Amino acid sequence: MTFPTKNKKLLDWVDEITALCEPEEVYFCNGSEEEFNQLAQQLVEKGTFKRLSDAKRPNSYWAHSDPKDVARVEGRTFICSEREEDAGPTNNWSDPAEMKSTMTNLYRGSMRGRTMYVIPFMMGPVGSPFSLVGVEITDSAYVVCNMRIMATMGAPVLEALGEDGDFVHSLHSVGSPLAEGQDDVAWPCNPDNIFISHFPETREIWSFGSGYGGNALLGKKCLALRIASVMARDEGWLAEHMLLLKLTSPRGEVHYVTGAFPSACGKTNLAMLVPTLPGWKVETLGDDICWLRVGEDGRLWGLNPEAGFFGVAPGTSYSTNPSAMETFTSNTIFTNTALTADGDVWWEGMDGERPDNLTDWTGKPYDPDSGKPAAHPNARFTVSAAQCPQIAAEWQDPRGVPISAMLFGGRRRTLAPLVTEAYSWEHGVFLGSTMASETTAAAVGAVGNLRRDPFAMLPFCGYHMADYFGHWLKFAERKDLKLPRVYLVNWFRKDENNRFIWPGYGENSRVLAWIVDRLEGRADAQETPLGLVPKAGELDLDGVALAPGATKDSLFAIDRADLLAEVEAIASHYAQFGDRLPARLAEELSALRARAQV
Ligand code: SAT
Ligand code: MN
Repeated sequence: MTFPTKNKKLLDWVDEITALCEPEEVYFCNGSEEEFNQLAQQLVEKGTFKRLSDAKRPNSYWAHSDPKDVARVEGRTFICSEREEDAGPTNNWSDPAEMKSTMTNLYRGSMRGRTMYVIPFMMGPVGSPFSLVGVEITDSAYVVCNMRIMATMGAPVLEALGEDGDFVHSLHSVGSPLAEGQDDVAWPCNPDNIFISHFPETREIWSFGSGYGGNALLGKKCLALRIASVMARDEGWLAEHMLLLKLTSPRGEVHYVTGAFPSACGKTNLAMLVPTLPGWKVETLGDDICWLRVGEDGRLWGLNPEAGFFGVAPGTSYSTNPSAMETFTSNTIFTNTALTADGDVWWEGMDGERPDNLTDWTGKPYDPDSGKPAAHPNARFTVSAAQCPQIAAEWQDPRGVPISAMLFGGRRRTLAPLVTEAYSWEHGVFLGSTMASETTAAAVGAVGNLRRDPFAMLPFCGYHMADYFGHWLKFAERKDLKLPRVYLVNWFRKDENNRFIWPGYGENSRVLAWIVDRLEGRADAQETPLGLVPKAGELDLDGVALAPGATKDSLFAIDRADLLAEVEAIASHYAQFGDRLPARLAEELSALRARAQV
């Protein structure tokens, strides 16, 4: 077989993996539309894809996974650094040699009866000095189709790779070989043997057993966050779990804002916000990942390395996120949503009545009396970012865009006010390092438990979390930098009746407007133990529908007992890092304790 590259490292690696995994054939992807259509057609024939009605949703497909393979599996995600202490207390660690030996045994013959696809891909725009090249080898055509939407594939990538360029070796197998004559299933996987392993020193990713999302689309969390965060540490930049948006005020001021929120906490909705405040405009640059580098002007410049959105479907509607609804009207892959009788998709929270005769996400007729949702809570759409009606013109600018403000947030019923401004960059790092959020369906496990999720990077930081905090703090030592201001936001406070106090979605533009007023020096703030909050009258709440009986105070009041409990909770969160915790953060905690006790 001849391959369209002379890159020796790639050719050798393909040979090595072919010998190990013993696929029936090897196919080198070119990333063309024709190739996508052919693979999609094969997936339709196999029963993995169902083509949706061309009248309803042209060129779109529906897939449903094995019920045991529906989300990222954090318990099976490993950082295999040479030294255990470099993975830190928040990651699963395994000795790299041992992991490689275990996984080599799993990979042996794992692609029998299947096609092995070689996908050269690029994270980041073509021509950007910041873009990273990877090659994913996979035995899943579903993965190839998704990767084509989420990353750049094809000739420009091979050109960037050249004859001796390096790339992140990203190996993936669903771990379900086929014996001679054995029929395939619609969603092959091996849920009892899942491993999502990262080798930070050698910049390698080995994934086995799962075909879903971040477990299998290796350019996303594995490369653009876990491996990239290690590169960023070594090279002085940041690889973050952040959305990226452009905000234009009625006066024409432009600010680029990033936001770090855990999975399924509304990043896509915020990135595509349609402001309720007249005259404000939000444009989208990214909804999940942002790479930040210091520019020549001393500002941080942000870039979304992804080409598409892999967003949570349930809850998305014309009232919560009209732009998303318009983004996936065509050319979209839906996974684990429900299917309508007339060949369209449906999920809980979509506009209008629930249609009759649904097929649920497991592929069975939906029984509304079952008490179960028709769509899986982590059902997803995969769609090209270019289809977003409010995508910013500069979203693929190879230099990125200069960042004015960073938001950190999560789901918190209590304590965290609607918005707080950090006192300084270091205080911002403190806020990021102590972020907490209630768990969601984006990862396997219980939902709704409060857990510390520093910088929303708990599942995605490729090295010791305390060193990561230290890396963030280092930016403050560089006096030549003009760093963004940092804000903690919380759209999810609840009242005593368990109702959300803040309406969220488009109304979040009010918070963004206050932030711009702060950046432009127009708005006053008031000190609280947690940070600066809007002074009376400075946050425009005119006409906003809060929960019945709620006032501004319900959004900002800090309960003293809750605050004192929070100080202790942070202290025990920090305790896991021992003396690797940067001294500055211990000082920030003491300062908070002192403010809380006044
Ligand atoms: O990691 S996924 O890409 O499956 C989705 C997420 O958790 O943000
Ligand atoms: Mn995410």
